[in-house]
Amino acid sequence: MAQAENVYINTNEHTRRYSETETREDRFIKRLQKDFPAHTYKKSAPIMHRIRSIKEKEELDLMQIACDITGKGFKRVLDFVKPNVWEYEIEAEIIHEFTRNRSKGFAYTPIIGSGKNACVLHYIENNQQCKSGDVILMDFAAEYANYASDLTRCIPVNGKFTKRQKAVYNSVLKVKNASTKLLVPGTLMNEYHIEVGKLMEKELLDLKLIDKNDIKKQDPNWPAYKKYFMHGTSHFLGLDTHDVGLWTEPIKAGMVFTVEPGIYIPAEGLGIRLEDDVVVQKKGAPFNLMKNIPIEADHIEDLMNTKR
Ligand SMILES: [Mn+2]
Repeated sequence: MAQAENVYINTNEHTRRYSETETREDRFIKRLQKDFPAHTYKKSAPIMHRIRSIKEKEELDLMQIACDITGKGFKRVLDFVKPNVWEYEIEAEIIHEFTRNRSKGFAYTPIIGSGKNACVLHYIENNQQCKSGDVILMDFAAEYANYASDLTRCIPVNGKFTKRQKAVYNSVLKVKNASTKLLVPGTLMNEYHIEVGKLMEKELLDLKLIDKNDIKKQDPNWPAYKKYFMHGTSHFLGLDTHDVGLWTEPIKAGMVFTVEPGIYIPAEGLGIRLEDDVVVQKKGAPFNLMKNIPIEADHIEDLMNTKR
């Protein structure tokens, strides 16, 4: 310390930070500044955010394992779900599969919401019975070697989507696939979110959830599509599920994002969100770490109706 001019301290600058109590880090910083009052104090956060947002190969390998374990959990669920299972029973199947594959557990509190519960964005009660005819929205993923993955899939309780459910499902999938292609080096995240909004607007028109008039009279700060899709499409992923990153700089190769559009229709007791994790490439479309996890509606129906 006698020879150092600058001291970099680890303040928590995560946009979602929340702690009612003083952390150990907070106490350490106080002690440091009391014992060495003449040093210059700087923050490590901007440096760490930069380092953490671009993944090394070793990190991507671990994130791929996390995603693969998540996929195993999903396949187990496809075999398990039938009418009248309870949401917490599905949660139990998933943690069983995660633990036996050496995951430390859920990367975040899982959401298992059937029917109208799927429209409650942060539904974590997971305490209702899944009824035939409903769709279950499941947002769950494994953590592995301190790295998070982040998945959302929606499946029909009885193994078969209705025509309407499938139409909404395919709209969300279309938006997800088109959005993913926009994640190339140079993209600005705020412009990306505007483009995704346009993609979603078209789907909602086709589904007759909004009409031309709704768009004509919309509030530019809260466009018409937000009535059915009210959250962001992508966030950084890494050591945290909602990881730190440089939100206002053009994105770069090696960054990992979720892509997770959704359509929520409380009046129909239906909420669909589909989410994969992708790595931005130097050239071309991003690499999908979850490309092996079933997502096509027909494929999911097939798997649910195949006895193994
Ligand atoms: Mn997510």
